[in-house]
Amino acid sequence: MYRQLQGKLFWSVSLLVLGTLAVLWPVTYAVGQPEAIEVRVETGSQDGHLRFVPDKLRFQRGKYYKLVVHNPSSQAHYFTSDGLATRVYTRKVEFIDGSGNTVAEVHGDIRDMELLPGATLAWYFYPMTKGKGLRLYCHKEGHTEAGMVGEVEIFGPPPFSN
Ligand SMILES: [Cu+2]
Repeated sequence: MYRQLQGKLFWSVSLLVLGTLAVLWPVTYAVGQPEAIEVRVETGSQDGHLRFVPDKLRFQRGKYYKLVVHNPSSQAHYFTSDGLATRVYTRKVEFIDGSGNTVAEVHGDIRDMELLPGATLAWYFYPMTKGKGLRLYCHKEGHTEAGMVGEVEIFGPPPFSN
């Protein structure tokens, strides 16, 4: 009787442990490999317009983003937003070549980036602080004046809180 009970208990505990592992496995995996929300923006256009496309960017606090910045135009442009740069936690910036392969990664805070014609960067970050009407601009001579400006918004409740 006692032995039978012990056997039952063993199987109950085993099933509980296996069940818990089965439930936790995808969670553990998701934490190790966060899925980034991809947002794309272009600096300038192929036909030479001095603008950001789109010129309004919105990010939610605490989400994980991959901001792909691409320059399709025939001249260099800056992607500059002090307001965005100071409100995010940067994981890395990837340099992507013409075939779509990552050729370099830079880790640490990013304040400003210049993209040569055809260049593509992927900026991975977590927005941390709220902000509205944050200025985005290209500071190549004459570009801001020509309308190469945009706006960034960071919205949502504080990250990592319940
Ligand atoms: Cu520009």
